Amino acid sequence: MSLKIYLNGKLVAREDAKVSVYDHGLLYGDGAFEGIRAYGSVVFRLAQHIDRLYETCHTLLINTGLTKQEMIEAVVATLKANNLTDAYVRLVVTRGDGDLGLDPRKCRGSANIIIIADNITLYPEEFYKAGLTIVTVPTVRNHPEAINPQLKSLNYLNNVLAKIEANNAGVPEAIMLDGSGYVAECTGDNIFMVKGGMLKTPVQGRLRGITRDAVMELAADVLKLDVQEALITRHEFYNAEEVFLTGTAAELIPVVKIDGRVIGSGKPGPVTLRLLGLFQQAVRKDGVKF
Ligand code: PXG
Repeated sequence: MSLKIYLNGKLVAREDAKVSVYDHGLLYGDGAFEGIRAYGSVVFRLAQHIDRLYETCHTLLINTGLTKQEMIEAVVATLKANNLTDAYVRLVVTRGDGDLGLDPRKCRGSANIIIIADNITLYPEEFYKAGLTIVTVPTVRNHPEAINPQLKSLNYLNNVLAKIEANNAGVPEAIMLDGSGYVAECTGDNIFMVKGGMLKTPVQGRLRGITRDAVMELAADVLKLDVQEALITRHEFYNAEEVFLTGTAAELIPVVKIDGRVIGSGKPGPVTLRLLGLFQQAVRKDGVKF
């Protein structure tokens, strides 16, 4: 049976899920998106994903035409229509159809809302066992007063350029610095370091990841770690006891080498593995059940 895609209030066959070539999401990257996961009929932190989506839309002055509750129901309806209990959900909002000018006022109709629920492609299992080798890439993360990294907008070229540099270096992820030279995040993941009972993660230049928030809470509440958001240099990451990345796709993934420097023991560390275990328990409880 063909996948059912949510498109503007209807569940349509994948072949019929089409938008106009005048869509401003296509022409200008003018829109917002979320990457969401469902685990065992629980959509992990769906309300938080919808809040973040609506914050992006608010700044972009895009009206989704749906209440947050209606958007949550649309995500659940899409999962149910596809009989998916464990899935990756891509929620896309574009400004809608306009003309060939970039002026958003030309998009007179409504926003296009697309929800795709599908199986997720994950990092290979050996990356979790052995840990990742990553590098810092030359492309600097967007300046917050240009395209704020807090916006999960359809314009992801900053990250795509960095990903190309990661590919060229033969590594699966890469560190991006902010405009001041501090570590910001990776191309599609947040970054953490563990040292002396402290868990630290960059305070600026990064997306406020939903996984990041959950991990910070688990570290503080369950492991009683001192959790800090700070300006962090590459030097500090090189000399950490443990480093790991977080994201909807990766969950928590250990990092064992950065720019040729071995991190800690060179193996996934105990705090990382403990937090991964706690996170994998939390995802089946903390969200919208369906
Ligand atoms: N930073 C950036 C730039 C991201 O795009 C994260 C951090 C992690 O945020 P969450 O909320 O997921 O913990 C992201 C998320 C993909 C894909 O297909 C990318 C993301 C999420 C899901 C899928 O590459 N990015």
